[in-house]
Amino acid sequence: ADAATAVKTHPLATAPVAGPPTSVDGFVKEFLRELNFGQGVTLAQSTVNDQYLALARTVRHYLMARWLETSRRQFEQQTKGVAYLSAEYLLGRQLGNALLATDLTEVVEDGLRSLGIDLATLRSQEVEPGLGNGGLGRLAACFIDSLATMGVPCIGYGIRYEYGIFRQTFVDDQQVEQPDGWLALGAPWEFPHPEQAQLIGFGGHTETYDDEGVTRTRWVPAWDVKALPYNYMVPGYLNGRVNTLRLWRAVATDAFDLKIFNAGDFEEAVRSQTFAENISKVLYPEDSTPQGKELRLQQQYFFVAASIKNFVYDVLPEGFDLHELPERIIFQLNDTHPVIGVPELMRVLVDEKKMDWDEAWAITKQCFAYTCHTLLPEALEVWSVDLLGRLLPRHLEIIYRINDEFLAEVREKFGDDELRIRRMSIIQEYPARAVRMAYLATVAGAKVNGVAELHSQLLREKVLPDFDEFYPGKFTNVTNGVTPRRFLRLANPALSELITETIGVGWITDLERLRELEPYAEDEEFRARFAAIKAHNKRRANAVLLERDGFTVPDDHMVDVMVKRLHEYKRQLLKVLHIVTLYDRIVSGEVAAADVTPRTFIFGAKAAAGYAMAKRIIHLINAVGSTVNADPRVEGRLKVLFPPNYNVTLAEKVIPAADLSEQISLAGKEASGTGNMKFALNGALTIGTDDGANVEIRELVGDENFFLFGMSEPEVQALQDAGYRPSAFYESDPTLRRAIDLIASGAFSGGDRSTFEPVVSNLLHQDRFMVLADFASYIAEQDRVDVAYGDQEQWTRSAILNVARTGFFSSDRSMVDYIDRIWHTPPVR
Ligand code: GLS
Repeated sequence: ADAATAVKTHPLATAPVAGPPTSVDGFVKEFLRELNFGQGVTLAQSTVNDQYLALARTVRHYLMARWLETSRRQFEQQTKGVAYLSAEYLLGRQLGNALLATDLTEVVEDGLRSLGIDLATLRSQEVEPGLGNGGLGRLAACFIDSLATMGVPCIGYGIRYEYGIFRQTFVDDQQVEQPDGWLALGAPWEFPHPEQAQLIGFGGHTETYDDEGVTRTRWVPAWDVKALPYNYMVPGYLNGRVNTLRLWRAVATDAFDLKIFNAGDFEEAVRSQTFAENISKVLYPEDSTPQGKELRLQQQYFFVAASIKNFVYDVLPEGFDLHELPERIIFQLNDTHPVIGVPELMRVLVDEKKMDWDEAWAITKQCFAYTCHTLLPEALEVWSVDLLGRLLPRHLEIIYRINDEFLAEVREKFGDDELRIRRMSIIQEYPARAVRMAYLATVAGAKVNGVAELHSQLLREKVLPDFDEFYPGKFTNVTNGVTPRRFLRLANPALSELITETIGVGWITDLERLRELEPYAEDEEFRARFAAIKAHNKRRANAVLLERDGFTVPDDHMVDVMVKRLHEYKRQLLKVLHIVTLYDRIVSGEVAAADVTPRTFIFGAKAAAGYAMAKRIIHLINAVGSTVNADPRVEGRLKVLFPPNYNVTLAEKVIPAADLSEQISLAGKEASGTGNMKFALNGALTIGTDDGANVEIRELVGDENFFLFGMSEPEVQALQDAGYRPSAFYESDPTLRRAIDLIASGAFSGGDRSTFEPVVSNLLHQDRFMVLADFASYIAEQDRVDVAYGDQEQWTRSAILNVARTGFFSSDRSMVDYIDRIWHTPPVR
């Protein structure tokens, strides 16, 4: 203890940490030191990977002083902050963002060049951490970027999956999944702290005991694992702030191992280790559709329990009065995945901190807020009481008590309305007893928010109407956003430069300032430069796709892009039917090839490994692509590209190259979408339904700069209620019939009619997402797109207005809304 005090009070103990000098010379010295002493190689011996790792560590050194200073100040000030709990963070590559945040890009470029090294080569060496599935995980990454840039105290908590989202390849046009070993070549951005490991229990039983006259409960877990934290820097943009993302890795406890090992069973000891480490082994590749697997619940409890423990026991200062917890922290629940944190905090307060139940509940209710990210009923997580009771017996008891007290309140307000009680119970009885995690989150959360205006409205009216009635004012909306640093400044340097030259640099942290670009839509010279940048971005995407997949994007084609997870509700099939229709028009001679607007369709989409229909749709897209691309009759007119393994890195190249953004989900199904925002911000025009954030995009950019088609949500509902018969559309629309018949005929499967039979018969007899009902409207609108594209001046005008009017979709604005409506952390602006 004396030695520890001596260290802490040493004159150098709090001396400011100095990074290397911000000069080309200073950088080169530090970089070489890292090569020599970090990697253990000379410059002459070094591989590209050595150079990349040394560079990443060198850049870290520039961020270190800010990081240490940020945490020191945060500890000193103890102001209210955000703990963002998310099972997914889809971060994308780190190097470019770190260079941007420190304004080091030029120094590094020059320094490396003086050594004969090309920065771009080192950038492409980085393997992105794909610790998320899609929009939900990418949103978390945008949010922590914005909070750091706005100077809001935030810790992101999550899981350090050893394998992220699978690497997708195509074999015979079909998806094959490969493990994503993103850590294999080194992980230069993380800081492991094994000494701060937490023990996380599972299973076992509960028992009561007498604690000086008070009967208390304790949980006696049957087994436990260690949670090891890995810290990542989250740098703010040029503001000297670096927040922390803390991801947990599961390892076996020594005791757990040793007992079995001592008993002489080495194999069993290894097995138990494997068992423990499985918890953070791999990301579940399901997006919007939970699988209800035990390992998944283990993952959820594992990271949430470790995070709450870390916050309560390590982050808070000694002697902190837990009654003041709501003034110090808000745990934001990113979907239902972390909701088990609610009974966990109750367990910590009541069982460990010996707080009175009512007091603990009053605190807990103020410390959580819940964001819902879906409208699909099957996507709302439910855990069987069996499984939950076996894995977390104490938590199940706590959930039961929360539910009892909640239902008593419901009775008090609405009387013994048994139907209502059954509808609102956190415990569902049929088809099996299970805990409805969204209900638990709604009961416990201080606020519940949807992620776009329409979504929040439908959430209140359709998904949780009883709760909206019971809790007036609890529901709110925060429309999603995307970080302008990564998705405009980094992804589109040419456009960024033009914007900065025109209106100054302020837009990077105040995206509404893009409005100042509006008058330039009428400026012919500006339009020419804007169009030249789009052409440049197409050539850039072409170069990437050529190297990556051997694809070429013809210079003179409209680039029409649909990139997102493969899901029936997103309706990639509608896009396929459009392509087949255009193809059929040409090959049947109905339209001369020369009269068709040349288009290159780019798809990007991963299907969950167990989602058979989604995989068949991927097969169909590839099959249509193979046929179309090989047919001389449509050469130079239609081209279909489906680069495998769409990820953040590819998004950064493809989105800025797009002319047309496909946002064509069935109205009422896409909670928000965030790709839609990225495209508009980069000057693509949207063809879309009135769904999710499309509604707000259209309102902002104006009807004349947006291609709207399809049924509205109330129309969808009405058709549903009237009894939807997809075959009626097939029978009455000859264009549709020809497209479907062509697929059914085997035209895209070497004459084999069986290959796509399941897709065709699903469309004709079920078509849950009403592809056929929206087909005619979609084709008509696509024909208008062709006409509009024919007037390039007008198209560019619209594209500029899309950029100028979508500043609202900055995740910085989302954060302001969270702060105002939900978190009530100190103001930052
Ligand atoms: C999602 C929704 O499907 C998207 O519409 C939404 O933009 C995103 C972020 O809010 O969340 N929900 C989900 O489970 N995966 C998503 O991408």
